[in-house]
Amino acid sequence: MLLPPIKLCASLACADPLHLAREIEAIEAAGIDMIHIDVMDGSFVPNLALSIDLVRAVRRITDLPMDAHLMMVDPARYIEPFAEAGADLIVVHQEACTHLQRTLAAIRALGVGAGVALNPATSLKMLEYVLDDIDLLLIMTVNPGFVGQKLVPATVGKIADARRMLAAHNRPIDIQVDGNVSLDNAHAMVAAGANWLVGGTSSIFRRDLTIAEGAAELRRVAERARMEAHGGVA
Ligand code: S6P
Ligand code: MG
Repeated sequence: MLLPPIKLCASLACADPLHLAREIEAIEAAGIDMIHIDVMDGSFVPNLALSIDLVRAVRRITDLPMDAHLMMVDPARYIEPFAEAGADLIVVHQEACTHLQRTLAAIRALGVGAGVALNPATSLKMLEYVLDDIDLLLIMTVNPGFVGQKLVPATVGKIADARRMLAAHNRPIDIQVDGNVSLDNAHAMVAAGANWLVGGTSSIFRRDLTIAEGAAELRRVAERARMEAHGGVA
C-alpha cells in the first residue's frame, strides 16, 4: 500500500487558550504541518468551540495551513466567511449536509480544499458519488464534540476500508484521522492507511511532554508505520 506523506495537524482546541500566540509559536518550532480548527455549534455536537474570528486572528500570526473542521448543522452557511478568514481547507460532516455535493463544490469554488468528515457510525458508502469532489477524507475515530475521548475501535478497520475504496477508484487522497490519535494508537491508524494525524491531548498537547516532544514522538511512530506499510522503504 502506497501512502501519501504524513502530516501532523495540531488541534488548537487542545492548546492553552490563555497563551495561544505562544502555543502557535511552539507548533511552528516543532515542525508541525498544519493547524486544525474545531468549530462546534452546540447543536450538531453537544459543545461549543472556536470561531471565524479565531481563524482570522491565527492567520495574522502564522503562515501554517489551517484546516477548519466544521461540526455544525448546515455548514454551507459559513464556508465563505471561513475561507475569507484564512482557512486553507474546509471539512464538512456528511451527516450535517442535505446537499453534500453542492456544498463541496461551493468550497472548491472559493479556492480552498474540500473535505468530508464521517462520524464513527457513518458508512463509507455515503461517499460513493462524491469521491471526485473531495480533496480529503476525515475519518472520525471518536464521536465528535469533545477532546480527550477514547478511540472507537471499529474505526481502525474503517480506515483500511476507506484506503481500499479510494485505491479501487484511483483516488489516492489524504485520509485524516481525528480523535484519540495517541502515541499508542497512531501506529495502527497509519498502518491502516491514514496519513494526516490530528494531535490533541493524547499526543501533541500532553501534560507530560512539551509540544515539540509530543510532535516528535507522534511523527516517529507515524513514519515508522508508514515505512512498514511500504515494505520497509521510506
Ligand atoms: C473532537 C475534535 C477533535 C479534538 C481532538 C482531540 O470533536 O474534532 O479535533 O480536538 O481529536 O484530540 P485528543 O487526543 O484529545 O482526542
Ligand atoms: Mg476535529
